[in-house]
Amino acid sequence: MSLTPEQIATYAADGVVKIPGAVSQDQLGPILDLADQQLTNPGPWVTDSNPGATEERLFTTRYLWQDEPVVKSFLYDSGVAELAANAMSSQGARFYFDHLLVKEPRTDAPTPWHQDIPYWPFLGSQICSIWVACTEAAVEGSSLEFVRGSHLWGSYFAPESFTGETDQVGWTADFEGEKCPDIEAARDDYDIIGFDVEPGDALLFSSWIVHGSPANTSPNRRVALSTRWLGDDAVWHPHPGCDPTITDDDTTAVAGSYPADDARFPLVFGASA
Ligand SMILES: O=C(O)CCC(=O)C(=O)O
Repeated sequence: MSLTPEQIATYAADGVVKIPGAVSQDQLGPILDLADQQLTNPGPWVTDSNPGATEERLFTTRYLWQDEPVVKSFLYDSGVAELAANAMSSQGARFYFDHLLVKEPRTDAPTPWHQDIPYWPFLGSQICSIWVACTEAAVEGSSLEFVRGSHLWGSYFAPESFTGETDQVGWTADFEGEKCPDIEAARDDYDIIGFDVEPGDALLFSSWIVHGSPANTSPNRRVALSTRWLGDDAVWHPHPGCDPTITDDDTTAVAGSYPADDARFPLVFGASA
């Protein structure tokens, strides 16, 4: 599947584009099974607001692809890498990390408004995520919302913990910088777009766009798999306060240079920059 010129133009202007039916249904079942497994037996990079609960629980687990064949085959077989390269107008798409996000029914916690890029040890305009809905979700059921065009603001807002914890010293707490404005308190001041999604729909968005998701007021579990992609102009940029999943010690990538580390950041689609 390739993007249409209209979809590529929407991504460039808005910072986000919805791709209905991007992923085939037969790839979603194994991801939902994986979510079940992770909820009871999570991998090492987990955020869990309410362990063991079946409601009122925001759970995320990431960087599973090296150990979980389901995630690895999703990366290589679902076609998402090509969609990422298309959207970013990049000749290649290198994989950064996978992020499985579960919001159990009646979870009050929103995903706070944020940009992704300050959390990550990269810089570049060609860096994006593809958030694939594995369950249906309306915005009231915690699908994503975006501040349209905010990827072009030139902002780099301080990352904050999704669960509101302040103990993530060495990660979000060490970052010094401007806080993301309180979008929620002044929604009318911003051009906010939200997307209702069916299983298999994808939201493809720039790592620079301000986005979040509201509470899950629905009686249903919301599951999404977000994969993160690096285009031709991405450069390795480790900095205080960013995500510790992959640090300078884990990669051959050199600060300020394209991350041609095939072991950590495999080129899944196209050619290397
Ligand atoms: O699924 C969510 O609630 C948040 C997802 C998100 O922020 C992301 O994929 O970057």
